[in-house]
Amino acid sequence: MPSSARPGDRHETAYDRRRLRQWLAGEAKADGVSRRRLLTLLAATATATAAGTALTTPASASAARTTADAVADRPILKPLPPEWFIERGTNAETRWEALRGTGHHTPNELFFVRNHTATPVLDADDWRLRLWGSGLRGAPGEDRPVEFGYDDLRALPAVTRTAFVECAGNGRSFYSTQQGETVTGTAWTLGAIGVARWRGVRLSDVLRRAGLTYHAVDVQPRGLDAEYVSGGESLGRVRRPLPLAKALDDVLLAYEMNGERLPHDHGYPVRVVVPSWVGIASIKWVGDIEVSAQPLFSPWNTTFYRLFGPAHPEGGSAPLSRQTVKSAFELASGATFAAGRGYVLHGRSWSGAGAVAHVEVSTDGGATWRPARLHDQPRAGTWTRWSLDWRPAAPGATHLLARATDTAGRTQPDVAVPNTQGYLFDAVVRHPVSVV
Ligand SMILES: Nc1nc2c(c(=O)[nH]1)N[C@H]1C(S)=C(S)[C@@H](COP(=O)(O)O)O[C@H]1N2
Ligand SMILES: [Mo]
Repeated sequence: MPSSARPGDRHETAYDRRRLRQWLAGEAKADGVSRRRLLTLLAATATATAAGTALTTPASASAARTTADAVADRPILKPLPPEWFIERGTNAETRWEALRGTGHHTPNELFFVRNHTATPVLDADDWRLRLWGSGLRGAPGEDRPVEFGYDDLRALPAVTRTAFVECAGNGRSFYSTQQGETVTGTAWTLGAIGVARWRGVRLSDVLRRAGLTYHAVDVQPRGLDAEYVSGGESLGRVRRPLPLAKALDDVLLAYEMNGERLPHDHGYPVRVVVPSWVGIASIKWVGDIEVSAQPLFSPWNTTFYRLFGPAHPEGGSAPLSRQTVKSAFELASGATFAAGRGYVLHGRSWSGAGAVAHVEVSTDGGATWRPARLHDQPRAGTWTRWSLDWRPAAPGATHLLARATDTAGRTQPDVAVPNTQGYLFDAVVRHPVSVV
């Protein structure tokens, strides 16, 4: 089944098509996105409802390389001990075996980091959040925004919420290693996810105080980190529009992570947290938010974070929003077990479309499956921990598999529908182990 048929996608595709037509009519803003890129997306929407299996490779595949051209000396500030992290350029992936014995929330020191450039060290005292744009009362320009200081935000009603932040490319490397596909981007295994207890203010409270009008349709937070250079061209500072409906629903401007001040690497002094959505929506080091009466486009909802490839509408899918369903074992790849001994296997499953309904585990490479015991009350927006007893019988190499089903009815498939940038991997991962 092509991903373009996932529940909810038809609505997103129609929404996207309407907005792209608005751009054509001069009713949308697309700073930093070429006219050619938007025309390609627009052409695609004409065929989006047809078969959706064009055999051409979009020109975007080569333009979509995510290598940062400008890499700082030290892109991440916190220590990255090799027993906790796999360093990947400006990014650091959490090792799943390091989560064994930690609680429901990922400790801040263990939380993965995804930086387009490098962590900036900002000072809360001179930090300001600037809101501006045609969707606010009086349509304040970027030069005379509505401002909030750090203390202003801390004086607003605080809310606390547990939510995962998961990169859209989490699991990307399995498109290559399990499915033989060629994809671009950081070769994450399954450790580009973390769950934290975020404390901050509701974005909706700040928008209302800033003078939100009924004309607003899009909200675009932008980071204070350096401009992102890709293929020799600056795409500007990291920014991505959020539809107003999501912005008013459950989005936070967070200043605390697991009861501590937000760490520099995770967005100090304030970051956006967009529950259940792809990680790129959760802008770190937020400095300004454009509130627009017109649809907004940036490279991060056009060139990046759409699905391109033969299984998708020619020219790309609608922008990515919710994460997929996945499972992982709290175990190193290639872990060793003694035949005849009793073990308890531990892992976690999660979904962006709802809570986890059940998890099945196979210890014989997928031949037979047993239900896992769940250790958390399953909830949307976070993972559910689980375990299974295992007494390996005979020595040899085998694979452990975990397969989750969420409350929206999605079950992890055997094969994920590929896309050129390797987003939204959702297939069951074959975890190699050896029994000795
Ligand atoms: N300003 C800014 N925000 C950002 C990014 C970035 O590079 N700059 N990376 C995004 C991506 S792609 C992801 S997956 C998450 C990662 O959040 P973390 O580093 O706190 O784990 O932050 C998002 N927010
Ligand atoms: Mo990401």
